[in-house]
Amino acid sequence: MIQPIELHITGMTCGHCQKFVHETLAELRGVSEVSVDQKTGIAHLNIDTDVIAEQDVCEAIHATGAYQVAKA
Ligand SMILES: [Cu+2]
Repeated sequence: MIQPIELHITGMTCGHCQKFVHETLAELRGVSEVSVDQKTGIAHLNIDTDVIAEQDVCEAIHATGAYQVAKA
């Protein structure tokens, strides 16, 4: 099932951060329609829950070492 989710991501300070986070999310299997706004810290994306869980997405963000997901 495709499910839209919203993540609040801390640690993004510039356009490069936004691009990096966007790419990190977009390359995950089961993730689509990624949009990231560095100014608000909010990312919107669709996850295919048959393929990936929201928790996996959060872990991928944490794995960058630079950014954290704050639970909304
Ligand atoms: Cu940056």
